[in-house]
Parts: sequence; C-alpha cells; structure tokens
Amino acid sequence: ENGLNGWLRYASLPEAQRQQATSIPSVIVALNSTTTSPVYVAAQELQAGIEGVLGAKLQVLHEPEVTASSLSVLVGTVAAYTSKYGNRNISSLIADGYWLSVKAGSVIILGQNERGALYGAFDYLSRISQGNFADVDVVSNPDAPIRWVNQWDNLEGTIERGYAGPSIFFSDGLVVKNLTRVSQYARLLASLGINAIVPNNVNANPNLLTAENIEGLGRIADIMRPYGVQVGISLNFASPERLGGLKTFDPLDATVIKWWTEKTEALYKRVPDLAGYLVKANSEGQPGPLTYNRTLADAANLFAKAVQPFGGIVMFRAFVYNHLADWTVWRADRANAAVEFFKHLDGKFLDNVVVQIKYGPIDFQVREPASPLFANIPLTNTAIELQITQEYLGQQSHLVYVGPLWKEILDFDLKVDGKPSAVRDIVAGRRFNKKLGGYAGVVNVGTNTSWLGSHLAMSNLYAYGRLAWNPKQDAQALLQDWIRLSFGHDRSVLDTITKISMESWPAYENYSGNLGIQTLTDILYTHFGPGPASQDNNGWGQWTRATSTHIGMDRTIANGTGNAGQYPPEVAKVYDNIETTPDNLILWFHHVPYTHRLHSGKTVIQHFYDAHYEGAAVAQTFAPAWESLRGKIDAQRFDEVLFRLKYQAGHAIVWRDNICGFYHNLSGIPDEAKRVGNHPWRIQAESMALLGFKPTGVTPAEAASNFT
Ligand code: BDP
Repeated sequence: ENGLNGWLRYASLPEAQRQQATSIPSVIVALNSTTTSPVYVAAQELQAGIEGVLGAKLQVLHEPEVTASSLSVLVGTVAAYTSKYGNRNISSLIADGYWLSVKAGSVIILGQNERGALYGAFDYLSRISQGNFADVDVVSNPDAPIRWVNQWDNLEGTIERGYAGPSIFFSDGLVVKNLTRVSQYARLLASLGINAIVPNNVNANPNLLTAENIEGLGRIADIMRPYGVQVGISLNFASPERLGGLKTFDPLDATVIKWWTEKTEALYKRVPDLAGYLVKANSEGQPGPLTYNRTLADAANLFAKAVQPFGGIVMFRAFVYNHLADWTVWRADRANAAVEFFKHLDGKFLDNVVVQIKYGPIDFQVREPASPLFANIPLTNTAIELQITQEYLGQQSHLVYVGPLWKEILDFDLKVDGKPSAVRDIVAGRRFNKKLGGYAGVVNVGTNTSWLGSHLAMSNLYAYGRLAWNPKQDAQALLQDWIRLSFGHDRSVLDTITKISMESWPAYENYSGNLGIQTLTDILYTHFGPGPASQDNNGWGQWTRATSTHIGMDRTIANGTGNAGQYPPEVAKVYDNIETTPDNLILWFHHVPYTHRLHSGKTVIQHFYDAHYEGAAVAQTFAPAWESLRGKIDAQRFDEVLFRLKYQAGHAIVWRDNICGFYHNLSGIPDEAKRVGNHPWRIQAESMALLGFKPTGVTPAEAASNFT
C-alpha cells in the first residue's frame, strides 16, 4: 500500500470480526441521485466499502422505484425519503447533518441535504470498517457551518510550507489537466465532513483571476462538487492594479469596486457555488487597504458585498502584524497585533465576513496560549485557523500528533464577561450568537502518494476534520479510529501507534522549545531545525529576549507589553501574575532569571536541560517500537515510516544538543546532571576526513558541529 486511500482503505475485516455481521444488507437504494450528486457518490462508496470490508458485492438501485426492503442500505435526503415513503420528520437535523439508523442489518442514512447523506454513509462505513455492527439510531450535526481546508499552493506548482512534493492543483501557472488526485483528495475531505477548500496560497498570485484560470477553477469545482466540497479562493488585494491595469487598488475607489464586482460575477458564472474568498491583507508584505488609509473592515466589506448576492462568504485573516517591528523596543510585541488591528473594528464587518484567527497570538508554535482575539470581537463571526502541515513541528519528518494541542486550545475557557467561553463555543457561533463560524485547517497535501509526505502525519488531517465536526471528541479516541482504519485491527499495532503518537507532541515540545518560549526553529525561512539565536534580531521572530542572565517575554500589564491584559479579566489575572501562570507558559508571559524556580521546583535552565534530554530519549523509542510491528504492516508503509522515525531520533539529538549548548554557553550555568557539553565519545565532523567533503562555516553557528 502506498497511502493513497488514507483511512478509506475498506480493508477486509478479519474473519472473527466479520462473523459479528449477522445480517448483511442485500441491496443499496439511492434516492433521487444524479451521477454528479453526493448521494450518488455515497451509494458508490457504500458499494465499494461493503465489498471491501465484508466481501459482499451489493447492487445499487439508483431509481427509487422499489420499496425499501428490510435488508437494504437506503441513502438519500430527508426530503427525497419523505416524498417517496411518507413523512420522515427528523426535526433536530441542521444543514449537513444526517440521521443514521442501523437495525438488524437494515440501514437508513438520511441527510438534511445531499452532503449530509454522504457524511452519513462515511460514518456507517467507518463503523463497519472497525468491526462495529451494533444497532444505532443517531442524529449527527456539525458543530459549526465552516469546515474548510486551506492549501498554500502556488500557481507554478510549488507549495508554501508543503512537504509532500508539488501541487496536485497547479503547474506552470495553470490548473493541471489531470485532476484525478484532486478528486481523491475531495473524497478524503468529504469523509471527515470538510465542506470547502481554498486551493491557492494566501500569498496569492493575481493571475489566478485570468479567464483561463477561472475556467481551471471551474474544473476543480466540478471535480469536487460530487463530494460536497465547495471551492473558495485566496485573493491578492492588489489584483485590480496588477492584473486589471487600474491605477489603484483602493477598496473605496469606484473603479476598483467595479473591477471586483465584475470579476466576482465572472467567477460565479463558472462556479455558481463558489464558497467565497480568503484574504490575507497588509501582512508580511502583502498589499492591503492600509496603503490608502482604509481599514481592514473596508477591505473585507468590499469583497463581502461582491459575493453577497451569490451567497458567498469572506474569510478575512487576522494574521496581520508589522514584520518590520523593532525587536529592541521592550513594549513592542507581535503577539498584541491581532487585537490591536481588529478590536476596534468589531461591529463594522458585514454579516458574511468571518475573521479567521490562528489558534495562538504568534504563529503555529509548539506551545501558545489561545489567541485573545477570540474574546475581543463578540459582534464578529470568527473561525479558528489550525495547521495540519507541520511547519514548525518537524515538517512531517518528525512524528507530532497535534490533536491534543488543538484540544487544549479549543477547550480553553476565555471567561468573557465572567461567563463560560470555550474557544470552541466562540468559533461555533454559540457563545456570541453568531450565524457563521468554524474551522480553517492549513493542509498542504502534495503529489506524494502519502499525501502529507508521512503516513503517520495523516492522523493530524483526520483529527482536524473530526474535531471541526465535533470538537468535544477525545483526541486519543480519534487517533485510534484513524489507526484502525489505516493500519487494521491488530492489538499491538493499535497500542504501539497510540503510544508513540500520544507521546509525540510532549516529546517534541521537550526537545524543541520549552516553557512557552515557542519552537525555537531557525526563523528566517525554513522553520525546521534549531536556531535559538535567530529569534531576536528581526521583526518576524518570536522574540525570546534571552540575555546572559534572563529569558522570556515580559507580557505583563504594568511592566511588559501588556499582552496579558488583552485577555478577559479573570484570565488576564492568571497570566499577569508569575505565581499563577502555568509553568508551560511562564516564558511566554514573563522575563525571568535562568535561576527562577518553577512550580515543579526546578530552575528554568535545569528544566531546559532535563526536558531536552527527556524529549530526545523518548524520540529514541519510536523507531524500535515501530520495528516491533514488522510483518504486521504492509512493507511500503512500514519502511517509509521507519525511515522517518529513525531520522527523527537523530534530529531530536541535534535539537537537544543545540538548544542545551546554546543556553549553556549564554548563561554559563552548568547542568546539574553534567550531561550538557559532555560527550567524550563524540567524534566531531571536522575531525573526520570524508572524501570529497571539506569543512565549511555553518549558519546559525549553534547548528555546527563542535558547538557544545
Ligand atoms: C507563516 C508562514 C508563511 C505564511 C504565513 C501566513 O511561515 O509561509 O505565509 O504564516 O500564515 O507561518 O500567512
């Protein structure tokens, strides 16, 4: 197996489990389906799934000219069912939701809409693939209407922060001719309840809007539509000037408004169900309304008006900050930017605008508090942006299962106005009574057959979709569904992959950046290996403010950047006070001596040393654990995973020594356990003679051999 089917393999069930299926349906009945409809796809999936899992090839009847037999799988919408068989009122269903009933081998799957019917079919198939034939009667509704993925694909075919080969969507400035992989991707997304995708990079190319590319987008939308996945697009704010040849891109200029209106009409002519626009403006050098002294709301509303007649929405990104900020200014803070840019605009956005907020205030780090912006714009629709592509988390060369990280953020209670305000309730629209809201996940799959470049990384995509549907689910339970679907039913396979995956985020945090100092990757481009020195001399950095005596950002209200004060009072009080700030965020909120004692009783510097040794030690156990599964997993996936886990073991040691060595040198404080800098057995690279190689300088210096 090469991973192409992800968790939708429909692998044959082991005989013992198969026998629990006492009565297998004999026919699939699909109500009112045309070949391009999700109900049609649902019937096909049911046919393929039941055949794969149970070995029974069922006939599909697409004409409802039959009575629903007692042993059928019936799939359709509530409306289609009602018109055929009489009223079936399932009043609690909302858009995209479904009702699934399994009773003694007779299965009924009814969606509130066609998409819901497909989701119900995937739910049923997930159950039988896991050997679960129990009778059920469930209504399942999505927690939030927006469940999107964002790809960061460039028109030339590269992918920003993509780690699995070139784009499946674009090549040489155009949409690719063969969209087979796009259709397969839509299938995976639909199985998780994802209902829209933005295929192009947030750093958008204006050429996406040429007539030829609009036609290409139309082809993408046609391919994904049967799976219920709508297409949206990222816009370049300066397109009227750069593509349209206008003299301006001022959002209030009449010619600019006309230009966007006409473009929008052309887009909707080809893609009538275009989900809407995604906009990154005035961020990291991207053009935006501030050039013309217009507000970010002016920009969002320009697009909102254009798509409103077609039912489209605008996802407007809150990732706006000054990447040229002066890092030496004590009170300057990139973490404050989103609230500073957006709070005063609350109430100014039109109803079909959604502000898309990264989960933390900085940028997809291994540890961040929840973004305070979620608590600051109660009159505005919001969505949370999560990153499946592991930009700062080892880039799929390291196993890091981030379900537990996302859960911590989604469950975090911001206590707005002293009332329970979990992030998940805010983005679902429940807390502030908003109609729109939800989830955006940056995925960046590529042409590699494993989709993400690593088979084990697919647990993150799986968990993302399932959490966007229902964020109350348990991260380990989701992981285990994914393991059974992806790797089968052997108990040791389940236990081993569960163990290494659940240990992986804590281990990665331990051997990268601890105590809320963030990931400590090299900052100016790759974001992969360690580079603690690069954090503090540029505006893009996360700023550690590390000196020879102290470390951490002072984000307190009186003496620091005031970031703690952006949270509602009860939360602000916790973070503003060094005594009540949890250890894992101490350096995010406070500037402390290396000798500061944590709640754990350790000093900050000793915690750094210990955590790095512990994390790297855990990473050494992953490959041997995987190796114990030899013979229980197909050869290709087994070998490919093993290769990466071995790499991770080595790179975890590079991380360990690099970070420990850096702070050891900077602080001059020895490691109580005498490990740091003490590797008598080690042969440094420059002491070796390797044919065809010569010593060279390395940047950052701490990544070079002989540094520690
Ligand atoms: C950063 C990435 C950069 C993205 C940016 C964004 O390094 O490539 O363009 O986020 O989200 O994390 O806009």
